[in-house]
Amino acid sequence: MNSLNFPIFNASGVWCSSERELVDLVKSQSDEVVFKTMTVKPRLGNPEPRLFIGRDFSVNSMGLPNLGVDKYCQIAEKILKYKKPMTASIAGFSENEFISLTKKVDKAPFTSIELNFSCPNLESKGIFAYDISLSLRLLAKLRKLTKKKLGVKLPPYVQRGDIKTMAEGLLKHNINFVTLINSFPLGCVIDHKKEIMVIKPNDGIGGLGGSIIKPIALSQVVLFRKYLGGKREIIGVGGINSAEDIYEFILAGTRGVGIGTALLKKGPKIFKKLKLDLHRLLIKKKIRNISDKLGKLKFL
Ligand code: RRO
Repeated sequence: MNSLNFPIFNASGVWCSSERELVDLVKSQSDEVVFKTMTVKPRLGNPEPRLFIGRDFSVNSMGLPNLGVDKYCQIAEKILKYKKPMTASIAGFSENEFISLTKKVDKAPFTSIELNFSCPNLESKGIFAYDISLSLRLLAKLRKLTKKKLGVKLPPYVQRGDIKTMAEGLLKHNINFVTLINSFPLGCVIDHKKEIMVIKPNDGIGGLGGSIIKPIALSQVVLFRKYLGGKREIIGVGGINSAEDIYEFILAGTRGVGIGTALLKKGPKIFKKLKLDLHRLLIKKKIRNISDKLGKLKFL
């Protein structure tokens, strides 16, 4: 943990797929290392072009390219010497795969496990977390398989009722944290000069990230905080570019933040700048302890 007592790290998927990137990340000022979502077998992912970075956003349809769980467990062993918390993000294509992944990462030196129930880019597979009862049943099973910190990464919901149902379900299980949010599932960019989509897979439509999704991410944090009653940790992800953005997520109630699109654009040096800027902002606001402001958003 940093001197701010507020962890700032990468969002899964960004700068964390290859061994080289993971080493960069562990050597950077990122407070934790979240691995690319891993599957049972290695995957090449979707055909390229599959990522487009615009000014205020990114759109991706990567399709879960990753080295596979066994390789990531080996990499975790290698970078353990840096003594940084490491999170394994996992995604199975069936209940049995989720079980096998959980058992494998439980034995490796990861500090936490994040269940990715929200990948937007698997053609023909829906987003798992939109089936709330199925997701909660699987969570309950996986919880029994590990004593590690266990969390779930969710997509944005568009109805309060869904957030309430999911939050109440999470409270029944001993889930430690909730990561909000994954990319907004359906976004696209059209190049009007060439009259064509900018990415190839899935009709050119993929997950949207970057500052344009910050208002969506904040609303999810506010409502989950409300329905979880502050009883579970929330990690905020979605359009965080600056210390001011982080401060908004603190007010909304997150105990840490993940950086996605901004890390993609600026690289791991961004962590040093964000921390310095947040430190300065707190001094300017005369705030000694971030926890004094956590969830202290005012309502009109
Ligand atoms: O690999 C991806 O296409 C991907 C994943 Br697993 C995810 O969780 N979120 C995202 O935007 N892309």
